Amino acid sequence: MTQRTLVLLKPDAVRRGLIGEVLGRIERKAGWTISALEMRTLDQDTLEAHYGEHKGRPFYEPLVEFMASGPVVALVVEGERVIEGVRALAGPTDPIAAAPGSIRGDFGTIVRENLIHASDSEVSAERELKLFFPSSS
Ligand code: YYY
Ligand code: MG
Repeated sequence: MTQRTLVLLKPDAVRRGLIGEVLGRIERKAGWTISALEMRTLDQDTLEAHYGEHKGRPFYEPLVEFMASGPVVALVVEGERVIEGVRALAGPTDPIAAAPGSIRGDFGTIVRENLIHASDSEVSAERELKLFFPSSS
C-alpha cells in the first residue's frame, strides 16, 4: 500500500543540527522516497490550520509559539505504509516515554520540543499535504 505523508522537522531539530540525522533515518527505509522538501518559517495561519484540532487545549498557544520560533523542514515522504511507518520512527508524543531507537526517544526530553511531526492517518495526511504542498497533490 503506497502512501504519502507530511513530515515536519520542528524548530528544535533544525536548531540542534539534527536535520541530517532525522532525514537519514527516513531515507534509509527501503523503498521510501522524499518527493518534496523545503525549509520555511511557518506563519500563524498555517499553524492554526495545521494544529486546529488542539485549539483550546492548554498546550496549544505555547505549541504554536514554539513552532513559529524558527524554520522547519517540511517534506513529503512516499512509500509502503509510510504514514504508520514514520509515526513508528518518530515514537510516541512524549519523548521520555518513547523507546530508545526512535527519533523522539533518542533526542528528546520535553513533550513540546519533540523534534518531528508526522501525519497520523490517511485523512490527516491528505489535509496536511494540501496545506503544506498545495501544488504537489
Ligand atoms: O501527533 P503528535 O505530534 O504525536 O501529538 P499530538 O497529540 O497531535 O500533539 C501535537 C503536538 O502538541 C505534539 O507533538 C507536542 C505538543 N503537545 C504538547 O506540547 N503537550 C501535550 N500535552 C501534548 C502535545
Ligand atoms: Mg498529532
